[in-house]
Amino acid sequence: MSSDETSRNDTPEGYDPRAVQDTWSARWAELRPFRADESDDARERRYALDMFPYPSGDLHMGHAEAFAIGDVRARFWFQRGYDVLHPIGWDSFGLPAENAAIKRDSHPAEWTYANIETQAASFQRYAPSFDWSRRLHTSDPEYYRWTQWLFLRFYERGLAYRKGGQVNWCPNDQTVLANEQVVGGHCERCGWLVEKRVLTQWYFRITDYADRLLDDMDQLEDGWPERVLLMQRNWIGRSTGADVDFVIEGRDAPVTVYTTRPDTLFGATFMVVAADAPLAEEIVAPEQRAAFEAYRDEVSRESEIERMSAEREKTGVFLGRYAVNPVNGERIPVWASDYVLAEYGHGAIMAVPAHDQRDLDFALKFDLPVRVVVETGGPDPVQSGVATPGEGTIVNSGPIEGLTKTDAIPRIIEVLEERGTGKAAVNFRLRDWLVSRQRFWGCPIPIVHCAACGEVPVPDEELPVKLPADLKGADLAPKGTSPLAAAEAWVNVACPKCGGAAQRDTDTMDTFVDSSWYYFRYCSPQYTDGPFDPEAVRRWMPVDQYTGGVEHAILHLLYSRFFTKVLYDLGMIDFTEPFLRLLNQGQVVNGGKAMSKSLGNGVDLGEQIDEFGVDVVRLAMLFAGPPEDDIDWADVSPQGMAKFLSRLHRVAAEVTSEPGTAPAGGDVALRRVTHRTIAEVTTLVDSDRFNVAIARLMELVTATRRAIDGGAGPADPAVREAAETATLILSLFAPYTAEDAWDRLGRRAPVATAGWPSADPALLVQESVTCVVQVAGKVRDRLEVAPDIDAADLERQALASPKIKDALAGADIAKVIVRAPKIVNIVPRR
Ligand code: ANZ
Ligand code: ZN
Repeated sequence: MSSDETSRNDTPEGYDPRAVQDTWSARWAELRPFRADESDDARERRYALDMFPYPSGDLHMGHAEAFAIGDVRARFWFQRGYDVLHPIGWDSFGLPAENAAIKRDSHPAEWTYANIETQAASFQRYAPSFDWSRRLHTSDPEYYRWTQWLFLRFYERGLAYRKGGQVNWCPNDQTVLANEQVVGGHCERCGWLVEKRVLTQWYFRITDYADRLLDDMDQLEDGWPERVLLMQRNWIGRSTGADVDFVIEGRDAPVTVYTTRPDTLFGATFMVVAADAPLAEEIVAPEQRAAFEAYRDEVSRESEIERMSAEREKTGVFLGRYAVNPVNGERIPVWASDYVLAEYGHGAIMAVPAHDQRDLDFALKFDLPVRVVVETGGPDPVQSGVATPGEGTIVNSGPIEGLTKTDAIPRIIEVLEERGTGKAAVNFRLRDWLVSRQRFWGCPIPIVHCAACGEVPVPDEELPVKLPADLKGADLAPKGTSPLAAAEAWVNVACPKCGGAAQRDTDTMDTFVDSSWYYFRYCSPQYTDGPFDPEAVRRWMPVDQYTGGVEHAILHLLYSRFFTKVLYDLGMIDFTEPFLRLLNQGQVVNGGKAMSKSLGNGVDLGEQIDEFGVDVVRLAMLFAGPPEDDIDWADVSPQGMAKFLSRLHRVAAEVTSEPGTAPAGGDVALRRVTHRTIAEVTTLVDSDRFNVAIARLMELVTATRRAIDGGAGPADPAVREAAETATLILSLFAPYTAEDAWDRLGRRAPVATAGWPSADPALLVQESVTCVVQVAGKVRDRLEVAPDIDAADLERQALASPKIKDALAGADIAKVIVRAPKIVNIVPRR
């Protein structure tokens, strides 16, 4: 169909979703309505951010949902006249590209950038309100140059460091994994059982920020979903208690244990050291060494899940040594077990079997003593096999005897501090972030290793350290060391410090590093003097709404928050939280199940769009329920959405009054519906209740249809007002149809920035009654008021009426008699 306006106006019935798409996507490409405006400082600004996609193929139904939701938010802000930043880019480093390249004997960039083009084309068709001029890809050297630059700033502050130690290793992906990437003992990506290996790796010292990551959550209380805040809190896992020093017989230095229950110190009947902690190896008595080593080897083969399971039968071995309880001098045996983790606290615990279930299980298994020190009223632990961790009165406990648990904790800490055998302590579950990966398609770590100088940062002027160009296909196959090591010409460099022979670090960074700061880059994507222009960041950030999947509720958000705090400490920004509001969309499922190849219930986005058009797909997604809920595609009715769109389009096409006709004097009942809809939809969209907003829009269209057919007729200015309002609201959800309807209404494109309508308060009155206003018993005015108007309000309105002022002619008022809502009688003083 041609885009010639006259011919289209001649065929008002002709609503063809596909033709509408073709026409308007071409026009929008010229109009570019969504460029963020850097020139105007007077306008309020908003930053609408969508979690950027990974280019793993074409866009799918999940993208369609997430981006439709983020787009409503952005379009709403555009309509309201804000200066809006709504960018798009790609998270384009990562393993799948590399695996594809190995399979196809090609370079990961080929697969990556081809997929990006496919997704970009699909986005163009899907028409989110992106500012395309800010597009970025994290795998572009202009981008990762700054990822490296940031790494070096972290390095200078001691926030990036290398250490040897046990790490998670995925035997399938042949790379280390962060703790965060191990889910139930398996590789988050491929599902393989994760092993432990001892390797030297790069870490970010996120634990230095644990307190701030927790405390700053106060800023997010109103803007983030409660469950995400909870997940973050649990992940950081701040626990408060005490460090208590136990002397080990025959060892000079005492061993410190961490406990959340120092009030139970008198009930500690044995000590347990993590079997894989160096301490166990160090203190084991000679006669127990063989047994210990056999046990430790067993433990090293256990997966994390096995180890953490509470159901499992407890295992362990006596180390042949004794510790001395600092509060009562009691000798207690020291054991090694796998239920104590080497990496938490101090890797050793005081066991209080009466009040800790794990300890009780262990004590019962190995016949160790159990002593109740808190009277909780619960059953006897030994008899019942159930520990009593609850509140109660302290017994058998010297200086804290008789106190409640709550009072006993600070008291015993005082005692320990006085004696110099312990102190209050805080522990975090959070570990430092392991950032190095032995894979090719990532951001190279900008460090050179020199035999003489050690670790030497690559000077800023030499960034980016680009990936070597000559590796591809089989060169990238995982071999347990980084494929980059094979690029000898790339690896061997002169030391930046001494000029001697040195080698580049051959690891690349976790892609979560790339995505921890991309939203800063969007503010000034072409900036060349730093990762971002501080002015631009001041202009746009923090992000007003971040939309994306709840699968990022922990890692990506935690890392981004950490980066933001480091940037703050570097003096580069003046805020400490990057995302003020977070919206997690639900999933799109089909027939109650996640879409999957094996179930054969996948729905292809492209096919849906071909069949129904973009607007129908978007509207169906948004109408299906609140954004946070899952959408079952089997339950949605694209046909119903299509019918609604054509109904709205036809209403717009039937309007015969001229654009700009004043609506006053038109059908009041319809005007009321229109203005009530404006008021309600504004609030609904503001609070992310898009589905209800669409329901209101549908009611408005129905009312308009009725007015056209049954009375007011197509020429009534209230009909135009209603149709224009409906079209403006529709522009948030179904931009193509809205644009075409706007055009039918004789308005100029783009509807997207035409301006949000405002509700006339006078028309918001639900139903009105006529109130008679008398002056000295004579009717002088009639007011349309709400039936529930209160007397004071009615009196005010009556006295404000120009007709009444005339009638009073300046006379003083003796008395006002109000019978709300029907009569006001004003008695002037004579
Ligand atoms: C004695 C005690 C008595 C404990 C009691 C609990 C209850 P959260 O809250 O997770 O911080 N613990 C300490 N270090 C450990 C480690 N490396 N591996 C396994 N468990 C460890 O838990 C802290 C509690 O977990 C500590 O308090 C310690 O046991 C144990 F009635 O000490 B408790
Ligand atoms: Zn050197």
